[in-house]
Amino acid sequence: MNKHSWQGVIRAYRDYLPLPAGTPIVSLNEGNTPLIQADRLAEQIAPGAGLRLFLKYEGLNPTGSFKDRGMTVAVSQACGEGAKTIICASTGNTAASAAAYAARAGLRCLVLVPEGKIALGKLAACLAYGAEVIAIDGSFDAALELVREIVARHSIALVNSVNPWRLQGQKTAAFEICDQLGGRAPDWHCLPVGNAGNITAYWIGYQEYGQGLPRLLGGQAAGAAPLVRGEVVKKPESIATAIRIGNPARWHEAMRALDESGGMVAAVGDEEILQSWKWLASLEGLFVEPASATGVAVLHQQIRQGEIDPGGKTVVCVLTGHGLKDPDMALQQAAAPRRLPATMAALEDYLLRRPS
Ligand code: AN7
Repeated sequence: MNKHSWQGVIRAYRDYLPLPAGTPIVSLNEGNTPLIQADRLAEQIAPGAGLRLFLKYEGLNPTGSFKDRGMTVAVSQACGEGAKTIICASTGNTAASAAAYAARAGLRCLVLVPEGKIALGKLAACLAYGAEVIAIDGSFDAALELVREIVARHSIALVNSVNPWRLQGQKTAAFEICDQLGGRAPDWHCLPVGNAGNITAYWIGYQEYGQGLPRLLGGQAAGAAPLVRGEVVKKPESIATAIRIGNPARWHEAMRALDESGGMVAAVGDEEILQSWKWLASLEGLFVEPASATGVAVLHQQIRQGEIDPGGKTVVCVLTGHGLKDPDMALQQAAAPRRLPATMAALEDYLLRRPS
């Protein structure tokens, strides 16, 4: 498919998606995101090692996160089955994506979010798309329990990643990475892990595409790291609100993928996540939401600890969501803009006193 005719992941990868014939396609032309080589960042996290580091910039999907790949498939399938209403629990990105695809398909959309713990850009988008946003006095995990229960009682389609069609769509990112690397999988594939749908989907994708298998490296926020600790986290905490999840729906599938790939999952502190977040923006010009920097943070940690030898390796880190999702956090991390009188003298004085 040439780049001018890209019409979303279902049309691009129809042969790999077991949707029934005649399923209507609800798409926003998602997918086909850039894989960007990041030499300055590679030199920062592995000086002199000749690391070939690539960033899969999933924040460039239509609603600003990787969730659109799975949502096009889940919503198309739900429409094919005659659904009129969809529902999800979400830390924000799934909600925004569900809301957008529901709007496009003319469906009613309910999203349950943890009150006060969803980033501004996600909430704003959900409301703009016309979703019914319900703030729950509890965590994502509590919201997910509620939606699982209500779909058992009413005929509403659940579009969380417990829905297998979500994983079918998300696996297409692995196909793109292999194509973008010239027909091979990377040595390591690093990504944030929250509800663990994405890591599960990537593993399915690499296996089906048949161009080699990477080792998977999952990163969890230290305050929300059930897979690392081996137990449910009751009160998950992190600056990375997207992955503030204590009881992942795809726990067992993720552990199996990690195991089969010879990979690992590790916890990174908020400070490490923020450091990587800053490097992505300031060294590479890639503005992401904090959770999205977790793949880079965990890679850096594992290299530092000697668990991963970066020498000559090809490594992909997935940047899962756009920086504009969480403008509050970005402003909190930055110094306020400088204020000057609107005069040439003041500007010139500033320029010459602070040479670049
Ligand atoms: C930016 O939107 O769970 O391990 O409800 O938004 O597949 O859950 C978001 C997850 C990583 C983790 N990066 O992916 C939700 C939600 C970003 C995210 C993840 C999420 P999974």
